[in-house]
Amino acid sequence: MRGLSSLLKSNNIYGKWNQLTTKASYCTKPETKQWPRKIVSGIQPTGILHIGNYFGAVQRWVKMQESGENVTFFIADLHSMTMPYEPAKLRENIYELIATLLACGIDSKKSPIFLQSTVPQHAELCWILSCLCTMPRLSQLPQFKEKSAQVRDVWAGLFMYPVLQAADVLIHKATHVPCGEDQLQQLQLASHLAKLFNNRFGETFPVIKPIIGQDASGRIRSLRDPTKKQSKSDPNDKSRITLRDSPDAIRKKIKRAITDFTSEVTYDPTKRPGVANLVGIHALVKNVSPQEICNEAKGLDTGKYKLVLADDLVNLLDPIRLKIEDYLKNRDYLEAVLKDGRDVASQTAETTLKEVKHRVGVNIL
Ligand code: AQP
Repeated sequence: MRGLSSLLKSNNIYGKWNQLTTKASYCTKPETKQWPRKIVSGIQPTGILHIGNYFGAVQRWVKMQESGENVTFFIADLHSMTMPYEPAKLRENIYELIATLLACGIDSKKSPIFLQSTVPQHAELCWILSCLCTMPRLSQLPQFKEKSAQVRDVWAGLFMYPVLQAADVLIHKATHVPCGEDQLQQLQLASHLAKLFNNRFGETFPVIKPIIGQDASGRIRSLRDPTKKQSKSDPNDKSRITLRDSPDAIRKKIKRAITDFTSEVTYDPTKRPGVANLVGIHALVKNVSPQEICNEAKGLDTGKYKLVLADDLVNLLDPIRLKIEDYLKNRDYLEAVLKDGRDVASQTAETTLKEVKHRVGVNIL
């Protein structure tokens, strides 16, 4: 596995990250404590996962787990309430998500996995952190701007979402958070709040660092509009390949993916974003570079190339789909996994919350 610094360099993420962190330069006190490396990450039960979530998050989580990292994962159900939703559907989504994570290779014995709402310390820390965070800072975040533009009534929860995200990782004293490029600014807020808290109340939290994929996994694009990322909540189902799509559905969606009028298969994300997206996905499926994919595709036009990509995607995804179906038949088991995860996560969270309450001056009993 390549080191964090080379991952960041290879994506020019250092530039972006430095640019972001210098904006928070009024909290300049350096970190003094050496924190043990701990990875925490979550995912929302807003619908069946797509290959963006898979390559950008879950597959990388499994690799971290398998390389012996200290990892904790959670299902961010409180976050999924920040946009309009149906309670019965949310409940189903939670079962589907835990089944999907297990089917993808998350092993609850190695990596605790829990449901965010079952560890109420997340929400409590969110409140404390919200008393350190200004409204202008939250209103600048791009995810808030994008999502608030989609609804008529903007709930306060949507506004507070990034503070809860900060609490999610800080309550477990995470040092590193794997994420896609879309999450970088939210994560920068978490680091900013950790620094502010440490400066004001004494060193309590590690200053979190992002782990971004070194390849195309950081931003898998929509098959219908390659300027946008694939998203669970995109109303157009044809924009994404989900982990429960049948082989037939995968073939149809890839066949209809937007490309351009050049028939050759090349990798040029700027000039040919649609084709580059397909080549990038294919490189992730086969674990090779995009250039190797282009070399193998020599002589094929994009139409024929799509058939090859679709076959390879089906080979990767179909076993996962079948495992999801199996896990979904055993809901007691899925609940037991989440209860075990809750028991582990609650202990760490309660220890942190006690320390935080002591530092901020509210634990007199
Ligand atoms: N298109 C993507 N490419 C790469 N990574 C992606 N992620 C999401 N979309 C892509 C990564 O998946 C993880 C979980 O995300 P989430 O479910 O918590 O929220 P999200 O980023 O908002 O994901 P979606 O699919 O777009 O969901 P909705 O539509 O509900 O908002 C994160 O690590 C994210 O970077």
